[in-house]
Amino acid sequence: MSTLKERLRKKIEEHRPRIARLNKEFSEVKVGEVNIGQVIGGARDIKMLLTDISYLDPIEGIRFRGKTIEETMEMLPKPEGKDYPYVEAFWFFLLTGDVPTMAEALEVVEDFKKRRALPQYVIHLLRDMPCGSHPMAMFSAAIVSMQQESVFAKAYSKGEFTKTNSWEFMYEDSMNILSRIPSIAAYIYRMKFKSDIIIEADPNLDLGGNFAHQMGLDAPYDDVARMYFILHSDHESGNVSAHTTHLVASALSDAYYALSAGINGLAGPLHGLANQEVLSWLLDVREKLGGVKPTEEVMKKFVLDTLDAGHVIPGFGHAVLRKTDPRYTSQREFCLKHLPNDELFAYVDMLYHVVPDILLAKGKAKNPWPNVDAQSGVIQWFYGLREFDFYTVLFGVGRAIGVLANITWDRALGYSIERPKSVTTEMLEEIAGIKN
Ligand code: HAX
Repeated sequence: MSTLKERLRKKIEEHRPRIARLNKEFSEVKVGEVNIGQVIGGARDIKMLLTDISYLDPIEGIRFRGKTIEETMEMLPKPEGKDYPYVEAFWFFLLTGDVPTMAEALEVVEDFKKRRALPQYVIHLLRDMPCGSHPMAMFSAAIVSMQQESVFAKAYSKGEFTKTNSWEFMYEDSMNILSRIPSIAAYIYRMKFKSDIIIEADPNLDLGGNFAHQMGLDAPYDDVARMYFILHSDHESGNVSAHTTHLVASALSDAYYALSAGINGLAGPLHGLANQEVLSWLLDVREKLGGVKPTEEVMKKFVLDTLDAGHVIPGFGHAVLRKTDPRYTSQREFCLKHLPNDELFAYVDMLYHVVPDILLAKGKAKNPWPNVDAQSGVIQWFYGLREFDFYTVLFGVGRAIGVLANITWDRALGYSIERPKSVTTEMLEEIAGIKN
């Protein structure tokens, strides 16, 4: 058994009694209250999900296993001469909470390589999809097409499945999926946008390095990929993609069904598609300006026109965060180091100075500050990935790391099928004391 799986088993066995005790002795203790605004308003802030993989503080932002983004990037093993950690090391860390040694990280790198080859039927499926298919629809379809390989589903149907061992099957499916999806994403990209010239995987490369290679993008894109996938991996459990994946898996659907569903949620413009929308909005501004550098006054007018037309400003606002997203800050630091004079980065920088005041003055958005999506497309654009229809797929590869770690732990701790209760409008009116 691999070091990762063995370590995970140990962590799971240590953790189980904590959940069992809470559930047995304290299940009646109240966690919070729910008001009518929350019932109507997307269950905002209701504390009803449980995860130890990451926690999102409204002011501080995300912590992975208790560590800030900066600490995470700093402490994990990196390929020689690179600035960002192995994605495989991050996967080890998310699953176990332990920082792997270089040898442990490399063991996961080798394990992923062995599982990486794409089945021919996935390629056939992608090639048979209508040429107008969005890359996210292709990505989701490719993931669910592999369901017939699910170790979890097979174990369930053969009766080998117990509450105690079910995490092992989820883990195997998650390893298989994670090792393959970067190649699936690259295949979609090359087929759709690069004259169908496909680049084979390089068996000498780690996940980030091989992704850059199969995309046909030179260094430092390998490091961009590592940074991007890690930053986009997890944002606790309430966001649409994470919650959907967890919800579907709670019915004991396997990881292929669950992740594909989560990816479909990520495809929405209020969630992952915002990074594509930011780029498209910026390019529109650039075109309208005809190459003239905008002043803050000009940029303000574009922002106000967008709001007056009834649209949101993509890349700003957040359901939980109440300050600038540290994932934005991390990417901004990358831009300041690697592309300080880039034209689009200058636009993003100007937006940072212009948008929050406007959103505050409008008085609607609870958080006027930029989120992860405001900055990410600019980096991709700079390194030559200019087909922004593809950006959400990149987000999907990253997000898979977090949600697959979560559903592996869901099974380890035996979390129940999710089933919140609904009410009718009449019931809410009664609770509110309204008479019709
Ligand atoms: N531009 C204009 N209006 C905005 C806004 C923005 N960027 N952010 C919020 N608002 C508006 C909302 O549309 C809402 O208006 P209505 O009352 O008329 O419906 C009001 O302000 C209150 O919204 P909120 O409570 O502050 O925000 P929500 O929790 O409802 O929504 C969103 C959070 C991220 C969806 C929202 O801020 C938004 O639409 N932002 C732009 C899209 C975006 O960047 N999405 C990516 C978010 C990060 C992410 O999940 N990435 O995957």
